[in-house]
Amino acid sequence: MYDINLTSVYYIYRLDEKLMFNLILFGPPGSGKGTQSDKLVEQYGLIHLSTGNLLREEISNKTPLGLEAKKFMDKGQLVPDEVVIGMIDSSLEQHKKARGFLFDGFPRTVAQAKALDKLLELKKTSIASVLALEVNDEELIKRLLNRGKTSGRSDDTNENVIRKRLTVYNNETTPVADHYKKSKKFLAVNGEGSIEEIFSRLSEAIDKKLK
Ligand code: B4P
Repeated sequence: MYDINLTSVYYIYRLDEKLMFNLILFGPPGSGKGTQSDKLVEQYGLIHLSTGNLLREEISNKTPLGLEAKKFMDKGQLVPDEVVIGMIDSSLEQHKKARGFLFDGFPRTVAQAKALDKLLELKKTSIASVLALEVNDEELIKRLLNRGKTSGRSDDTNENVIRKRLTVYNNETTPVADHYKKSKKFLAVNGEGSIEEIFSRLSEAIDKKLK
């Protein structure tokens, strides 16, 4: 219960000082965004907003939004921008007192990135840093097929759907990187190696930004 390390305490203090720290974890499907987000939110006390998780929750609750989203996700396509932006807007409203957000899997299109800029501007804040996990395609496919064996996720079991997701990423999501490169907020991080190695690369980049 009291097992919190001093580094975390120090940075949580720093986050309070700076009022808000918003981070985007960027990268292709299977690059480890979800895996690393779980560790980062614990370390830095941020609110984790994963559009993938929010959509899967809607699917498992069989809401109209979930049923609509499933049609796109099962084919490896992106869910329409207005649906995802609406979800993020209401999640931001639910966490008005957050010291910062970690966006995982969002934004995935330039339209989503521009909408996020506007939403954060209304809250008098902005994105501090975009950390992009880089992993080669064959490793991504291997990881996702492996996860598909146990996750029950229909988008992870079929290699054609996985390849479609990678194509969609290359065509629709990589331009998002240019959006953030313009404002010098973008940093590529090697996403290959052990989960702990990658976590320490990401933490090092965040700590530098917080100093
Ligand atoms: P997401 O839920 O965002 O998931 P992801 O991109 O598939 O995976 P992630 O990168 O988080 O990988 P993970 O850590 O889990 O998207 C799913 C779908 O939702 C999209 O295709 C799209 O249809 C829809 N969607 C989501 N957001 C959207 C948006 N903004 N707009 C439109 N549509 C949207 O890691 C994967 C696997 O690798 C795991 O099994 C993990 O254990 C393993 N792994 C992680 N790190 C590893 C390491 N270092 N070494 C070995 N294995 C590792």
